[in-house]
Amino acid sequence: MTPKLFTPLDLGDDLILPNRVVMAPLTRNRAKPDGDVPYALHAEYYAQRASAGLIISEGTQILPEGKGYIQTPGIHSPEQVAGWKTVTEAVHKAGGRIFAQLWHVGRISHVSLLPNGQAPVAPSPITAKSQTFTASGYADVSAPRALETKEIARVVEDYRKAAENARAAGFDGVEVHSANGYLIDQFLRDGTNKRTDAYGGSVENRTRFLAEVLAAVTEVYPSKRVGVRFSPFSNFNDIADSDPLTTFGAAIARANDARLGYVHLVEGQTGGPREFPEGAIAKLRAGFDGAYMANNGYDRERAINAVESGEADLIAFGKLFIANPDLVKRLEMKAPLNEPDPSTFYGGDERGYTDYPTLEEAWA
Ligand code: 8OZ
Repeated sequence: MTPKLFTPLDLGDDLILPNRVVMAPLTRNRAKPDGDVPYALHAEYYAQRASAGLIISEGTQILPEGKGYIQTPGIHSPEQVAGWKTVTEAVHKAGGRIFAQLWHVGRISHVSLLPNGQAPVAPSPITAKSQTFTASGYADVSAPRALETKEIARVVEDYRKAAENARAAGFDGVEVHSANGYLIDQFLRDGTNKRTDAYGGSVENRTRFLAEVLAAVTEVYPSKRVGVRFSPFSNFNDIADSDPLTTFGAAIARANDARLGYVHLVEGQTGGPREFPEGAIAKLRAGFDGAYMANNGYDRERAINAVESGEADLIAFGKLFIANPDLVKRLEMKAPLNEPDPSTFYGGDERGYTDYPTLEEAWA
């Protein structure tokens, strides 16, 4: 019998995913340096992976202030929207579906990456013990300034505009990046959110910014075409919370109230061990009525079992999708996989990007 992993999932709002193998959002730092624009190389890369049940784009900054690394593509300028349009058209032509991941890095940035050398923004003026990649290589992130209360509505508006741009660019939906220590995650967790206004303190207050962003984005896209990604037990980018189960239980309740299509969790440490308190992921998952997308270190067997048992509805693969454009077919056939080359993950050209062979090419 065909494992459920390779069977369709109806996400709602006329969006049927032909299988449950998802291409995870993957930062690759290959946008045109002038204007952070995606182009034909990106169209080729994503179209090669169109047999995924769903592709989630690399994080794409919603405005210049939300950029945190060199050569990440944005979704705020007409040139970027035009570039993304070539990507979505290529994916659709190849039979695929693609969501844009809407990203604001908050405090994980460097003055050299920001307009007029301005400081990054954050819920509170606490500098992360973290690094980013700039034109001169790795650098410690810069000291952020706290967003003023009256500014927050403007940032929510920036998310709405980005969703409108995603729609104009032909994306089938969007994923709100609320993971890995970036802006929304900084609001959620009490280690980075020391605010005393309506956006800080109680769990209700710390999840308010998230709720406002989800409300704005679901006014642009039907709610089932919106997903959200969290990393409740990850400390990546120097982030921590005193009670992740309560905080992320509340965040997931916000996603549920917004009737999103899916919740996507990084299970454990981002890009690291699958470490979380026993039963914690299942508990969080139980708070969401829509589809559950699981991520982190899944291989074929774990993915098949998780979907078969009902633990997860969708599995997002990162590194395996970098190295295997035809990952779905390879998993279905239990075929050997190409090995990803970490030296070409971030930055560079077509090498390690669009030149991984399919099975057919490897056998030719
Ligand atoms: C790796 C390098 C730079 C950014 C994330 C967007 O962790 C990222 C990212 C990953 O979500």
